[in-house]
Amino acid sequence: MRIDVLTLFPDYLSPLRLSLVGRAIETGLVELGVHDLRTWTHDRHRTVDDTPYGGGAGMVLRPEPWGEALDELLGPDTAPDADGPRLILLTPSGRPFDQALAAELADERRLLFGCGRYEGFDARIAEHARTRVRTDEVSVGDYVLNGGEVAALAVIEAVVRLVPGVIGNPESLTEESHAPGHDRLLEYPVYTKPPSWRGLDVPAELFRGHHARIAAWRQEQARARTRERRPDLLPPAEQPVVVAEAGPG
Ligand code: 6GU
Repeated sequence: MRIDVLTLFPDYLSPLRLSLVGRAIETGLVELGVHDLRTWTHDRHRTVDDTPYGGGAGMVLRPEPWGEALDELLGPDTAPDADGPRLILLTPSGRPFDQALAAELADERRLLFGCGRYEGFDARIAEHARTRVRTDEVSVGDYVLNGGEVAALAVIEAVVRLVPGVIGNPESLTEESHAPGHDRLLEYPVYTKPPSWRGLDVPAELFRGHHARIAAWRQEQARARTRERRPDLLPPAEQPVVVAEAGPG
């Protein structure tokens, strides 16, 4: 898989050279290119942003450097194509990133990531990109980051660990929270040695070596956790009943 990242802060992406993703790069399973968007500016100040038309706070990323950067990274005459590259623009107004999208992206041969900063991308950047490459605007959650770089790190790590050969034991991929076919439950609590620590004991169910009983205990723990922390993940029939909230006044 080939991954390119367009950013105003290339150093922000250096953690990708570490750990599991770093090893995938060293062994050649993944090829990574990180590019400074200012490479594609032409003025003395290497300007990438400007004030928003219509007024309002903050600055907006101008389209020209993005257009030129994509022209160069994609090459001429590209069209959105099922086996061509895929562009992910990271923005808090994007669609939510999840494990299903991670799995989809792990199947691609080439990914490009565009990291936003300031108030956002000029809307024509995505509009034009869509004429040349499959394009998604993606967010990593309902909170605000200073830019898309940390979001790109999260997305790339979630994707690369699904690329065949990156994780030694692929079984560890299937048991975890949010894994497909996992009934969308959070992962059950896990324990290791020592059996008793600071007055806290490992649950007795886990010592009896009775596989079916351990599986049933874990399933119930996963359900209880999900009910408490992420009731939105439960099947509709198990959703807690919401009592209508009092309106204003
Ligand atoms: Cl992708 N970018 C920024 N700036 N903030 C975010 C985000 C992305 N996803 C959640 N918050």
